Amino acid sequence: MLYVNKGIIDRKLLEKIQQRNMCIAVFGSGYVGLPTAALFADVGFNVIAVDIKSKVVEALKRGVSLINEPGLKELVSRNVKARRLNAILYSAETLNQADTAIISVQTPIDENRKPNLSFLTKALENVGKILKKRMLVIISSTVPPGTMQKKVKPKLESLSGLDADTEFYLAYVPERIAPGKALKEFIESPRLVGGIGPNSTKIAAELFRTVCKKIVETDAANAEVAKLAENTYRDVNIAFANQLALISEQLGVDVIRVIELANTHPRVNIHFPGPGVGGPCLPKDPYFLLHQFSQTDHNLIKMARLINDYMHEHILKLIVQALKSSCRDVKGSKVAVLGTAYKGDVSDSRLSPAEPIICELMRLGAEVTVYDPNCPENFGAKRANSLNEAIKNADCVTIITDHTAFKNLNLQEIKASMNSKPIIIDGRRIVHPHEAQNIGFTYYGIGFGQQVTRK
Ligand code: SAJ
Repeated sequence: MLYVNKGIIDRKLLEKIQQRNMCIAVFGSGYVGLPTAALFADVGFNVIAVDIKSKVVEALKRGVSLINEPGLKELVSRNVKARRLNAILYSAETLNQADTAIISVQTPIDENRKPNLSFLTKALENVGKILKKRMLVIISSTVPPGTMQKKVKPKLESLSGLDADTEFYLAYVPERIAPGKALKEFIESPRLVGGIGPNSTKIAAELFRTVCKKIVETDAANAEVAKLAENTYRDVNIAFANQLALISEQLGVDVIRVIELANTHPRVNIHFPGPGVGGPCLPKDPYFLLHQFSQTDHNLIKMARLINDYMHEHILKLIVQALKSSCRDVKGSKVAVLGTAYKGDVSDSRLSPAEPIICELMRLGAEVTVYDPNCPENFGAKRANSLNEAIKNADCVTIITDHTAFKNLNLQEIKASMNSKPIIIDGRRIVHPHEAQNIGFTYYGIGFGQQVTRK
């Protein structure tokens, strides 16, 4: 999109940014909002973290982060102590001093896989009440294409009576931080800054340059689609790996070796198969990208979602098949599930593949015990406090999350604790299949064809 530069760059505002003489209100103190607030405070801005949950605000006031993210606790505590970071429940009076508003609230999908923008709408209404001339508004929440132009801009303009890009500044600056590496990635990953017009891009880029090492300037419409494209690319790539895993099982080859071999090609980078794709972003963002179109026109993206969701069912099939092969029924079998977090080394269980797998196992009458050293979630199953407790007298151990703690399991000890004819279902391929088989396990792994010749 080409812009006609209507305005003159607001030099005073640029100076305020350079001198850190600015109050930033960050709406939403979650996985993205809190790192955002703490990092801007850490470079010297006066930051107010705004949330609708009093528990979150009270903890932050005491300098405590309820988000479990490496380095975040120290960062929050240091900046609260230095009085650069404050927290409040929303109140227009307190926020009148804000020169910048960053919105980082959740934008989930509903049961029909349609975007639920209610939290964003509420935050926009609140920002609308404090919007004044020369203020900068940043949207960091993931949004469907066209949201900035069709929803955010008109809403803020009508609430304030001001024009975007000339009287106030508005930009879409999507986040790219993965839980577990949030602070590092916030600073180091190139940051897309897409203004609603050229003035907004320049001002927002200047602000993010104070924290991020590399800024890529664009416009809001392109930034919206690029954000969704990144996560959709990853989802489609993982679906391809999962499809290859299913093919490899049929062909009697090992998908891990197949991917290793294919990835030696300089232009190939196949991702890793697993028990399904979880987390707050990948299972949702492809639907944001597709939602205004007839989905039959975009089969690849939709098919990828369906394949990734099918992997839960496939893991269940492997469990049932393995139990059957040792003359047992799921009903009454003891299944230990290792991992409820959606991916390795995080405590986050949002949309974790563990949930449908555990729920279905329980529905089929299995006695399920879960163990996760990082994540408190148990999805209704019995929770063990240690690996030993989880596997004691189990018939089958199912690995769902690739936590480092599960990567060097002592298979001899595990076998000794389990019932006779022990089974391992390896949803993450972190156990060596032949080692497990040699010790006496029935081993089924994602993408491990059972006719694979033993090395
Ligand atoms: N997964 C696989 N195979 C792989 C890689 C991942 O099965 O090869 C699974 C994981 O186990 C997990 C899911 O995919 O269940 C998602 O994990 P992830 O590490 O791919 O992504 P997230 O959801 O933690 O973070 C993603 C990141 N996006 C990209 O890497 C393109 C992150 O940079 C974004 O900021 C984040 O989404 C977001 O908030 O949008």
